[in-house]
Amino acid sequence: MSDPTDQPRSGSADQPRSGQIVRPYGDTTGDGMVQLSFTLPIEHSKVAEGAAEQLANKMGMDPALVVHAKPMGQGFTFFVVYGRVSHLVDTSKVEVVERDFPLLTPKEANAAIKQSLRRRLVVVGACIGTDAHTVGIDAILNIKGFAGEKGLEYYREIKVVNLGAQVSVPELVEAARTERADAVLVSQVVTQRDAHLLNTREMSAAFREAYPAASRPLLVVGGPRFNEGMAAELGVDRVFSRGTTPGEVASYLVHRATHGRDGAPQSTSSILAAPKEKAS
Ligand code: B12
Repeated sequence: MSDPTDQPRSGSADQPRSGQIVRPYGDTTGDGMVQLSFTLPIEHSKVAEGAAEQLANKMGMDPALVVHAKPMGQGFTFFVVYGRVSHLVDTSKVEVVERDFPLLTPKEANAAIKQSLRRRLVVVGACIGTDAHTVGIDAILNIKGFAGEKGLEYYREIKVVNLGAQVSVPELVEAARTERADAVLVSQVVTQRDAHLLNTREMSAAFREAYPAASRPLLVVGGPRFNEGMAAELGVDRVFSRGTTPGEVASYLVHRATHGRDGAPQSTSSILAAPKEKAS
């Protein structure tokens, strides 16, 4: 749940990171050269290019060279700037969410669900809000899958209910109740005005309202611009970002179905370690 102790930890105990100081590589090792792209609300002109250079200078690029400038409709210009930064990166201070569950084959996942739940694991998926980008959630759920891996529909012990695009939060909660979902998988691709964050918070709040804590379905959100470290802040159990494969998601769901919050193996008929009951 949103309990911070339940979230994936930064770094990994079995993979200690040795500290290394690195700087960007452009033409030669350690030359500090980077490339940056952005749009300014200015008509393309010499002044616009100078403005782009000034912005890059203020961001720490020195020298900064405008290598591409293209008008983007009326009153806007897109820039690519190439230049040197003096910043160093200390890899021992990098914080990431490491995978903290084993990767299973579909056969292993099916066997674990059968043994632990003694029934099929029910997954309800959707793109919520006005988001119509279904390719990501379909990549995870549809049998055809993604990156050479079959989607969750391929797993005999997983029942998939894919609600598609532009599903409202009340519709999602209702479907989760009707299907007696163990896990709710939500996709958010559009990030304009932080829509992905606002929609996710609205969704997690609605599930907390609709379900007793112990029987709430597992809430999983995914999309290319999520920060995987934001699960607790968003009130969900797990965040998956770009490049996620169906096998990773299936393995996570199985791990949660077969382990308690403390990570200890459990044998129970519910994914959240509580008796399966219909929400009131
Ligand atoms: C295809 C596409 C469309 C198609 C969508 C068709 C469909 N049925 O999905 C159409 C043409 C409809 C479309 C429309 C729009 N689009 Co569009 N679209 C794209 C595009 C080109 C590809 C997205 C995609 O399919 N990626 C492939 C999938 C496999 O990757 P993914 O979504 O990241 O999913 C992976 C992971 O993120 C993760 N994942 C995703 N969801 C989930 C969920 C769970 C539970 C889990 C575990 C994992 C997971 O797993 C997936 C596999 O690894 C992107 C640009 C790009 N190159 O990414 C723009 C893009 C997403 N679109 C964009 C925009 C702005 C729009 C429009 C607003 C344009 C307009 N003005 O009309 C509309 C919005 C429509 C709407 N109401 O949502 C912007 C979004 C910008 C932003 N900051 O929000 C982008 C980034 C383009 C851009 N650079 O401007 N779009």
